[in-house]
Amino acid sequence: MLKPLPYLAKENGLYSLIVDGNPYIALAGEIHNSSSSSLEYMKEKVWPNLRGLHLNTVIVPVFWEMLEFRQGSFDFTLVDGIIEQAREENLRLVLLWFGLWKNGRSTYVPGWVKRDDTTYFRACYPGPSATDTISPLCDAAVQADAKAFSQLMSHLKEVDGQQHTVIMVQVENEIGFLGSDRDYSAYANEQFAQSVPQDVSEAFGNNGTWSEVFGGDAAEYFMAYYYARAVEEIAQAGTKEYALPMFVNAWLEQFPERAGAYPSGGPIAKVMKIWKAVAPTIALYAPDIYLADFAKVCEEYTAGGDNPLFIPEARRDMVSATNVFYALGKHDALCFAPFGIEDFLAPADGSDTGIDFGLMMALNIDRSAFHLNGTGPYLAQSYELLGNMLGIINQYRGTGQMTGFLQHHNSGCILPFSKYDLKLTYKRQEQGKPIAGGLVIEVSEDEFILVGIGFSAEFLPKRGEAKKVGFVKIEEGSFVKDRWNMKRALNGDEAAYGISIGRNPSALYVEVYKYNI
Ligand code: N0T
Repeated sequence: MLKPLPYLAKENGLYSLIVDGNPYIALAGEIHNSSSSSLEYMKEKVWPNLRGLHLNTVIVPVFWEMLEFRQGSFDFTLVDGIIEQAREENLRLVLLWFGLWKNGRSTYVPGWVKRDDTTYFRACYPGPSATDTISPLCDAAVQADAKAFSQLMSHLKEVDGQQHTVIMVQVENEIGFLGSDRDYSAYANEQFAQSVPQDVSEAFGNNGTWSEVFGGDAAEYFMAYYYARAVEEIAQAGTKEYALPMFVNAWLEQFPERAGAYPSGGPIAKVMKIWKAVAPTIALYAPDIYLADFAKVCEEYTAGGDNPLFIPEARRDMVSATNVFYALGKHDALCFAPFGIEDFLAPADGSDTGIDFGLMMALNIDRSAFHLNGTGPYLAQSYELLGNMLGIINQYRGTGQMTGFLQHHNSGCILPFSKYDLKLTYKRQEQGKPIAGGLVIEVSEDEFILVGIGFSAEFLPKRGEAKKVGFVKIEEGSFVKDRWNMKRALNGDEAAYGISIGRNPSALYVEVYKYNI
């Protein structure tokens, strides 16, 4: 029987990624940009280092320049090899299409595109002076990319249409124009002076020139429109061949928060509306979260309830071991993936490879997001814990009985449940240790699962209730394939002062009761 393709479902306001009939949550990692340019390298330096991490999914780039080295002839050796290797490792894949744009630039286009800057014209800085970013206003370039992408998708259908090792595809990477708020080529200037296209004026209920409709953000919206239009054409061409869910990721606004300091026109939350109007083929918009305020980004990307949380890139430092609990528990995330994942359990000399710190300095980027400093073993424990309870998590997604919490500049929080309020107090942040955070499930009115890192928990009666709360049982343990497995029953000294979870990712199953004062 033909299995349906992976797809994004929305039921009662809850998004799920359905893979082979079941909801799928990707505990993932994204590999470095250049690793998948060689199957040998993947074999030696990537897959072996992923084995201890308890991933179920790997996010891997594929490159236009290698796929269509000569115009019109396509080479799928790499793609096929990666799929085969992933199958051997029992891992699913999310592929990244490094086509016309990658981190704002056009470095991955084939040589025949780079050399022909008449046909494939560049976006310009004011002057105008040319850049190495192909203009999103260049139809010929978009058509060429779309053609290559459709070949990729039709090939995926052929080799993977049954097995679904590849579950999703990201179109381009961190799209947008870097270094300026918009393209200042003569052609772009002309278009910028025009009235906004009809689909835009309809979506925003306003017409006039870009500046009239969007004021100070006009340049950014203008770029967003053309990038979204390009992506829609590319994604549509691919979808026609093989309709895997496709998404677009964003390099977020960072200091000083001016379009161009981050890629202008990419799908940051602010301009997501124009992307949605212009690129309906795109299933979701995904934040690459390197910023310190993880919770804030999660909120921004899910606000309004019409975009599921999918994090294809996350920070490499210790916070990631905790952030994953929060993303799944609080925001029903479909994917969590730290960047450069093959470093996390690599022998000591392998850390921080391939990261361009020079560029980051130039762009004022906080480099702490990229330092590993021992994150690997903690992340592996988080993933092992969560990976063994994905069935449980799926069962509670969207029920209102599951939530998450995360330490930021706060010392604790109170989570309300049906019969109790749960007071969580975070352990003080310690250098080199994960921050506090976790996921809580209300299994029944009196039973709770707590998983996470670095907190103590106290159950309180509801406000104004003349009752006290006691424990019937406190079990320490973990899930094994979605079944609770008790390791110790905590009582006596271990629970005399309430319950807590230390610096290692752990799980508790507790039952509480109320008694009269
Ligand atoms: C990411 C990665 C890779 C704290 C950086 C991040 C990947 C690309 N770009 O190593 O190049 O291919 O998607 C941009 C940095 C954002 C800074 C956020 C401030």
